[in-house]
Amino acid sequence: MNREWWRDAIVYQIYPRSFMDSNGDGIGDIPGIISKLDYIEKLGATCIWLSPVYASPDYDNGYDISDYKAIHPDFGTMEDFDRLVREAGERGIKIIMDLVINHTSDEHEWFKRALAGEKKYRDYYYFREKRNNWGSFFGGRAWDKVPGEDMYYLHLFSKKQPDLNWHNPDVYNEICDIMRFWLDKGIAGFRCDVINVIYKNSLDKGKKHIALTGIEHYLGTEGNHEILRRLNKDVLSNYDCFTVGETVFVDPTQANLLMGEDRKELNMVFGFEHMECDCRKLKWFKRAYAPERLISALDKWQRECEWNANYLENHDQPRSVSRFGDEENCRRESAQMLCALNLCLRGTPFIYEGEEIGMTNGDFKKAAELKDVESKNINRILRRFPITRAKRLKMLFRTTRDNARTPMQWDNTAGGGFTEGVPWLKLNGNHEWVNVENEETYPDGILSFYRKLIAYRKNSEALKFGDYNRLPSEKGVYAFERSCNGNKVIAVLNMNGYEERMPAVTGKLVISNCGRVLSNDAKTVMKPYEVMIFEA
Ligand code: TEU
Ligand code: CA
Repeated sequence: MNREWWRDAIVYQIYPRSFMDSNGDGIGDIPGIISKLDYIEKLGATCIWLSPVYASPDYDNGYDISDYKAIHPDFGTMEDFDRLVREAGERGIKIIMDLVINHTSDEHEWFKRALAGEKKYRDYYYFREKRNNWGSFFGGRAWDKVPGEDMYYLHLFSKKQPDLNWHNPDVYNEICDIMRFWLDKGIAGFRCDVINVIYKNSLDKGKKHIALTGIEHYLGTEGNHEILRRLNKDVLSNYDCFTVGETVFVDPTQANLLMGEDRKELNMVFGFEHMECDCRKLKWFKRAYAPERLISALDKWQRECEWNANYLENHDQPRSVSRFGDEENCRRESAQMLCALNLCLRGTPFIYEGEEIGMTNGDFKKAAELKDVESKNINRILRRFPITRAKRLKMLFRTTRDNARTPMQWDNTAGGGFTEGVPWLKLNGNHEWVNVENEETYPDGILSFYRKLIAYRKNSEALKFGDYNRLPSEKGVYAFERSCNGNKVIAVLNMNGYEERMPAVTGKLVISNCGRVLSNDAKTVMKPYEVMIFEA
């Protein structure tokens, strides 16, 4: 395996709308991000993944792009963007951007010209007289009627996100051009949105599927692999950059086809299997969280994939401390345990804004407080079912992507230090005590733990590149060793909310989160969410 720079990068994901507002309009922006670069540098991140900042009507918060080469005025100007790349670079921080090429916005010029009847642009999308039975990722059907015509168009996501036709060479060339545009500006790669569904084999009728009827016609098709190889050869291979694919519904075998070093498609992928440890396939079908299920999903990917893009949070998922920890009784300990989990596994770690201070799920009270298009769709669908309002809201609040999108909590002032105005999405009331300023005052706090472990990792060959090997332990305790050229690090994590027996490991304790004396004393019982990291 080559030791490219991105393998030992520490990636910090920024959701620009919610990170830092510089002008009081309640929306985070690029000057806001620039003002926090020192914070990101101090954390130890070496790369920022910037969620979309392109021009967009924001029906899906920027994942519906109306101009791929323009910065959304809410976020600033192209000069601001160039300054961000430059000022981040001066701090040794690279920037990767979101590449959303399964679909555009319906307000993109291509789609508008298609609707106006221009044949060339008609072929950029899928227009059909008859719709098939495919379902949309956001609930409901994947086809909507073209206004004023007896025609339908395909959209796997919202109706404002028509799917691009990847059979059309013009689409391919347009996207190559867009990628070069940003790479030439000095960005270091792309996070590729739903990249394993872009190429549709056919528009034939789909087999019945609980939510995604039709998926067999577009998931991980050979044509999709071929496009990725071509993009790699024609564009990416000419730059010092990397790609991480957001790849829905893949198992390690399929993941390896997308990121195998010899395949020359993507560099790494985000798997979803570990995100299914508290639901059945889809988040709507809840089941109780069991640490053991999270461990076995992670262990499987660690064993079966040469490299992993490790993450526990992003802008689509609930907050990990609310989900896998105990935000009420052990917020600090469980957030630190999750930090160690993310940073000690083999792969490139991705940290989502606010994760490093243990931010929790939103404290929503009314459906009207939610802004996410997916939640609005689901709310509409749920209203048709005979369930109580309380039940409907409970389900909405548990699943809404807005849980991760509440404004970053910098301090305890009215706007959380995020804005001087009214935030676009309700700020969590717990910003009074869960905030960066407060964390800065605790040497044993969550943020300090992140900084400490990131710094430790940077100096550890074993954590950066070492092999992974799971060690025997009690249920819900995850113990594994990472070794490289005789250096060995052992991580022992009690992921249970109760005490559990310590596995037998030998080594020098170097990092812990529950006040252990850093020595080699006999340790028999682990406290809830206790972390111990040893050198052997
Ligand atoms: O997400 C794709 C995706 O699979 C999710 O939308 C998933 O279906 C959903 O989170 C389940 O709750 C990517 C982006 O991360 C997401 O923000 C976009 O909305 C979506 O693509 C469309 O571009
Ligand atoms: Ca702003």
